[in-house]
Amino acid sequence: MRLSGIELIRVAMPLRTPFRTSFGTERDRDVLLVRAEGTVDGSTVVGWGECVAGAEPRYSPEYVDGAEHVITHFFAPRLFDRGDVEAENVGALLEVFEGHPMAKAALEMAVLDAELRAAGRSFAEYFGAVTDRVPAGVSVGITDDVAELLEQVAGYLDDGYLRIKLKIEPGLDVDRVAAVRERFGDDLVLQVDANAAYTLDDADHLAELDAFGLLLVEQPLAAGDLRHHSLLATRMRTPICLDESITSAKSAADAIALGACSIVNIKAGRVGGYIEAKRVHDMCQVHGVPVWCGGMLETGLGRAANVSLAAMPGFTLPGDTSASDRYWERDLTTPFVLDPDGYVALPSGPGLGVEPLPDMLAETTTSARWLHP
Ligand code: SMG
Ligand code: MG
Repeated sequence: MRLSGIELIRVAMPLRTPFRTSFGTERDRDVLLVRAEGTVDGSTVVGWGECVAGAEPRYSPEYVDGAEHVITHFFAPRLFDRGDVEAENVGALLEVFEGHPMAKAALEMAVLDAELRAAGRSFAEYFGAVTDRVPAGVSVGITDDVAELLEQVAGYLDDGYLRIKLKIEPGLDVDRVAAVRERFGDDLVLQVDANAAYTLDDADHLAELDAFGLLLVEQPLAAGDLRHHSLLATRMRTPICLDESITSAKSAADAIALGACSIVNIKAGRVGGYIEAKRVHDMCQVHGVPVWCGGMLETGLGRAANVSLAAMPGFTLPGDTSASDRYWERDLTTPFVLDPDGYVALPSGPGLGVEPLPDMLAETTTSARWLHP
């Protein structure tokens, strides 16, 4: 497409319930949206991207003000200089700049959406989706006490979610898992996510989780510490899944080769875009490593892309691709709903298949500015 402008829109989206992880509590999402405008063969096209960076650099070094800054001052000018851009070369064009995968991913997503809308193709078609709906899991934040945790899990199981992920941190881990397992039985598909809160010194303690038949333990140790993850893998039976550590298809290949993980969580923002996310999937599939789609508390825009990605054949485990009402009173787009049997349907229609509802966009926008060539 020939880019004529990029609008950076910030929206304030209050979460229905605060979401506590080992690195902090999120109450509202301050989301950066990217609206790319331009022409394809003379016709005007528009595409939407969503940046998953949080308000603070806690999950990763990126944060939303930084993402807006780096797009404004470095990434957008480079794309404008190029004039004609294709989604499949946005990543390469921006490679001269170090880091900022979430900011890069948002731009690439907007260009990809515009191109696919112009071509009348959906994200799902682009990814080579093999299904029109995906099994949904739900990520349950750390609660103040066990009673509240059991109540939340019971509510999500009533809704129909097929898999529960518990956030854990030192001191709020084995006992919490034990309580959930005892209350809901051995058939509950259960996994945990530590968001890098432990060290290898905790290996014996983490191995106590082996008693509970977990599907996986996600990111127990620091993001950069593949070596200790591979040592931890020899000291516990529960499969290790990596999230924060996986920043590209190359890093996923390294982690697999080192024995640091046997399952991979794929998040487009963390790896620099949906095109690299697809490469992570393809690489894992070659190695017989199961993958699943992570979540970053996305609005309907990011969710549309995530569920489409999750329809690729290697996504054999339920993702953190929950329905809109898990997060929002009202989503930015037409809502994603959970089928009674625990699946979320892919959007149909060109590109993402959804766009911001004008009244919701007007209601939630806190700032908007245009960048032009
Ligand atoms: O989108 O349902 C969601 C959240 C899933 O737990 C989730 N994400 O480490 O996997 C993870 C976390 C990161 C985001 S916490 C703000
Ligand atoms: Mg995680």
